[in-house]
Amino acid sequence: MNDREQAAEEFRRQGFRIARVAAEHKELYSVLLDGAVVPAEVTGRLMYSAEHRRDFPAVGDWVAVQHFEGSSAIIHHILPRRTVISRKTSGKEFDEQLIAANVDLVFIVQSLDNSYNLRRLERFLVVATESGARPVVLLSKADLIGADELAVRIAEVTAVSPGVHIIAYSAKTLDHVGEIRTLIDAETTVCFVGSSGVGKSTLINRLIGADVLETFEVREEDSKGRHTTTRRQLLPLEGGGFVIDTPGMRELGLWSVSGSLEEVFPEIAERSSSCRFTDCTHTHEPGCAVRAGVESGDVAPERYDSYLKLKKEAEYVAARSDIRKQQERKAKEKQLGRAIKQVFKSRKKQ
Ligand SMILES: Nc1nc2c(ncn2[C@@H]2O[C@H](COP(=O)(O)OP(=O)(O)OP(=O)(O)O)[C@@H](O)[C@H]2O)c(=O)[nH]1
Ligand SMILES: [Mg+2]
Ligand SMILES: [Zn+2]
Repeated sequence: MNDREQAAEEFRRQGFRIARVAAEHKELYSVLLDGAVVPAEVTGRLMYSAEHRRDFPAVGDWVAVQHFEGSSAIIHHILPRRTVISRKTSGKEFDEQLIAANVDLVFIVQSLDNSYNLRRLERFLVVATESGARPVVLLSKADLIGADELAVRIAEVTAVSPGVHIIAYSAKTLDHVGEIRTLIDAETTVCFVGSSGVGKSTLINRLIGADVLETFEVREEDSKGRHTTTRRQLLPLEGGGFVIDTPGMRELGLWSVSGSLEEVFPEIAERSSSCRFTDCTHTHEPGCAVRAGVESGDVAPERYDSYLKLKKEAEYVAARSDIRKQQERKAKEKQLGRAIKQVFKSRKKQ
């Protein structure tokens, strides 16, 4: 039995029911409970004890709820998560945003029209790998290009996605859609990510076999999507398995990164162990094996630039979240100090 099943059993013993978070709208949720979609709220206790975004339920979470017929379910506990897909919140605020929890496969969708972008793909691969789930690259709209161009594109994508399963498909002709379906068995949860207009919702509709999700044409001049999907949503598939649709992301800022850069850029990681300095930044140091690789043509310059950019971003986030942790610790100490003073004061009065 895994952690989650163990926790579920314990919560059931305490009289709770186990549900799965299907959608999130500010502080309101909807959960799947025995096949029905039920509105839900978190308990006040969970809300007030929460310190971080991670302490709140996310789409895909298994939760222990209380539910009385005709009212909202009350979420009391979040069951242990196996994986979490996170990014930095978009905009000025510096915080984590949970895209989804308990995902097994991340389907990174890129379309083979004008919005195709390998650098963006690398970024998605880092975020997906970091989550603990397995990334799969889906190249949509294969019907829009010829066989020769498709072969070139697949070779390019293969070069930036070492060891990753890649499937080119068409939701129009249904070419390779069956192959995608076979990746999702009864125990699997899949999260779709990718820019607006690449065809995430269209593919989910094909997998479900009905037009349950709204889709919309892309702009003709640049193949840009119109942000048709506006919220994350988990849907059960007939015959088992779950899919999570997400809105097209304008930006995908990295949150915590540990180890995934090395997995996504193995040719750079391998070389860096031969650099003269163990803390080599691969930018200006003498004896840098990574730069030597770029000069000899063994490391593609675009890959090198992309790696450095992502690494810098990851380091920035790590430094800022360290500062934030220190600030939070100090604030807590101050609060505690004040509370102790209060106790002494009231004792003196007595
Ligand atoms: N030719 C072709 N068009 C496709 C394919 N898949 C999706 N489309 C079209 O692409 C457009 C955008 O599809 P959506 O499914 O709405 O895209 P999305 O990724 O969900 O976009 P957002 O919800 O905005 O993030 C629609 O007009 C689809 O019909 C495909 O395989 N081939
Ligand atoms: Mg959509
Ligand atoms: Zn180096």
